[in-house]
Amino acid sequence: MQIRIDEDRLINELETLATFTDAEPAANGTAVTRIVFTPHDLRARAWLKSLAAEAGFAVRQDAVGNTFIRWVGTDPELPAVATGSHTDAIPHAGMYDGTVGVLGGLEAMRALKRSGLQPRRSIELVMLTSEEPTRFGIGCLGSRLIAGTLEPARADALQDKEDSPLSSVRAAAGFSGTLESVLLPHGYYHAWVELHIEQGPLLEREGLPLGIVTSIAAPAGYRFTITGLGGHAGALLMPDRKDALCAAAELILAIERHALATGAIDTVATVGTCDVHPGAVNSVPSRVVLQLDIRDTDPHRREGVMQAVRRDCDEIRKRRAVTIAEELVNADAPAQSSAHIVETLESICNQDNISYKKMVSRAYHDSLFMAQIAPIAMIFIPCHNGVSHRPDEYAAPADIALGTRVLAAALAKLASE
Ligand code: HGY
Ligand code: MN
Ligand code: MN
Repeated sequence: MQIRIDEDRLINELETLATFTDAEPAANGTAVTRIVFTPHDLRARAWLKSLAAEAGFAVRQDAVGNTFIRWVGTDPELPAVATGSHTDAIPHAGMYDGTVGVLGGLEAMRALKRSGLQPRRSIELVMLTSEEPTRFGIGCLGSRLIAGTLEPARADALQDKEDSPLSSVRAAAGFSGTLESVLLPHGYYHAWVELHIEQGPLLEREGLPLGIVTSIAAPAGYRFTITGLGGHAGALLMPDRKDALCAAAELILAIERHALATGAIDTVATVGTCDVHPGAVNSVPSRVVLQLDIRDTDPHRREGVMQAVRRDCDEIRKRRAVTIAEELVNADAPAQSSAHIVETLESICNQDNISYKKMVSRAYHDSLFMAQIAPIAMIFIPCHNGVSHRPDEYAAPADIALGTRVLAAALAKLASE
């Protein structure tokens, strides 16, 4: 079977999708901001559904907006083979993160249809809601709810910066029904394969066009609220201060120190946001809220870092007479790829003389949660200088097309099983 990817059309569609954005144009690259359930996100969703209908595939959406685009197989009762990713984008991001997996998946299905294939198992593309944590503070909302790893009531109560709960935001976006109905049973899919940019430099550095992901690191998120005593920046004397931002600064450095101290390259920790109250130059900060993103391929090592950080919190609390409250947002397990799907991808690459490497994904993806209901694997393609979550994120058309072709071949093979 000859699989021909329409590279020009695929790149053109990626560029069209990038126009659904709230970002100011960037000096270099294509800036994209597409926050879940904002008008541009809804326009992008409607546009994707029109492409799917044009291709003759069936489309359904669930109560949180996960969008399922199905090519019904000759044996429709069998668990389908699935692919997918996300189209939401963090503020001022790039145009390839997630979208390559969604539009690449669509083009893979169209290319297989053009080749005359009649798949035994149905093949399904899933556009998953809110992979990014930007609006509701936790990533992979749609895939967590599919996998049943996020309590529906907790999810619906998650609030955005305007204190609007997910329940009302999704209803206003046209998604009703209970979040319990989003859950899919274990075994719902025969296999899940996600195509994504690497979001790291290794493939480009080694001159490889493709990566096969063997495991996905385990992310955890925590919120720390540090409360001291505010006051006048001039009149409140230094010995009388309980400066919440100084305490937060010590905590941030302690987090970095303990992450480095594991000596493992797979331990990473970032305090990505720091909200200071009242946030006036001549007012001593009384309260600071930090959000911590900490990941590791080994969840025990990740927990060890948190234990060490908690010991430092105790010391900072006492010495600075502040309170430090820790709130768990999420603490997820790592995911291992299915050996069978990895072997399937390897045999496709070997057959077509495509050089590749097997590798860990340090970014998390919806596959981390789809792994709870199906055997998974991921295909990585290079991104220039490993840059991602920035407007200068870039993946070459040839790499996008090659990754899409390997994805198509894998879907065809898995759907014939
Ligand atoms: O943060 C991540 O790993 C993903 O890109 N949301
Ligand atoms: Mn991302
Ligand atoms: Mn992504």
